Amino acid sequence: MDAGAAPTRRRFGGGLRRWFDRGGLGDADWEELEELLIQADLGPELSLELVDGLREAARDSGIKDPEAVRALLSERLTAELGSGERAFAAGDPPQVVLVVGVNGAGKTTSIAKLASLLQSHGYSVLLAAGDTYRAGAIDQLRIWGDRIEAPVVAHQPGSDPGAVVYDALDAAKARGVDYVIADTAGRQHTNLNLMNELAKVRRVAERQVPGAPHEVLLVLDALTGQNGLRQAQAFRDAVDVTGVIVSKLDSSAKGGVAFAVTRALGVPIKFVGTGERTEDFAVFDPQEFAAAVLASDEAAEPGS
Ligand SMILES: Nc1nc2c(ncn2[C@@H]2O[C@H](COP(=O)(O)OP(=O)(O)O)[C@@H](O)[C@H]2O)c(=O)[nH]1
Ligand SMILES: [Mg+2]
Repeated sequence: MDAGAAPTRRRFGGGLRRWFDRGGLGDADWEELEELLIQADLGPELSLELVDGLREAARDSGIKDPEAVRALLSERLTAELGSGERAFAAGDPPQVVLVVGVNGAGKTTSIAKLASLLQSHGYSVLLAAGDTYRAGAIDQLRIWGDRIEAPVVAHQPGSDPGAVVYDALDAAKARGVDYVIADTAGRQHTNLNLMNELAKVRRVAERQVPGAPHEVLLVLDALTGQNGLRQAQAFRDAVDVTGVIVSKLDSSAKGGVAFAVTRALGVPIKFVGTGERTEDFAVFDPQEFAAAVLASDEAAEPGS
């Protein structure tokens, strides 16, 4: 996670470091801090709220040195990301996980990474090729399945994704598989048909396994910045998203959107993707993330 947050830190942290180093805390300084937070993609509303809060706290406790604001900001950013239970829900098998998001967000890659993480904790995983829209998507999931040695249930391209999920859950129940992770077609959040189809896949899972889907994870490309918010809201409305995977944190300076998304959706970020390999994936830790974003480059990247 620390390495993954590096681009965000460089952009976010560079300006902030200069801000922490300045001589005083006048009106213009606070305004600049607000601007820095907006540039880091925290969104105008949250940025304003943070700065107002920090300003008040600094005044109340007689803080005159911007460096002393760093700890306060870190604390507030952490709180903003929530500190609830992050562990992956466990229960009677099969636990059913739907993975949703727009095309190219990183769904299929994240599924392989998540499956691999679960396997490393001793769980068995079955993958469902619910993205039947493109032939390539089914092949891609099969290749990942081979690589991580997880069975894949797939139908023909163009077939009903509900039927794929139905068969996958059937197979999982018969084999006593712990987790079923279902891929879904990349949906533009403005495409109503596809959103309805997603809701239907959800209902298929609900009918077949009690409590399913246990997780609906939205994959959000960190590169989308604030645009990701509108996508996220549309998915939440269609399928009751329970958690977010922020992908491509390694290649984006817009990790700040993590804060805005948590606030807009009211659901936690559960995992982050930090590269293209299966091991480039981590359970999201709010405190670590806030600290990594704010840390100075020298402190956070020893030897680099
Ligand atoms: N650098 C980087 N690339 C990623 C990450 N996750 C996915 N990708 C790449 O993003 C592209 C789209 O990913 P894919 O899983 O096919 O997206 P999908 O269309 O949502 O299923 C692929 O080239 C992936 O290798 C990540 O965390 N970091
Ligand atoms: Mg895909």
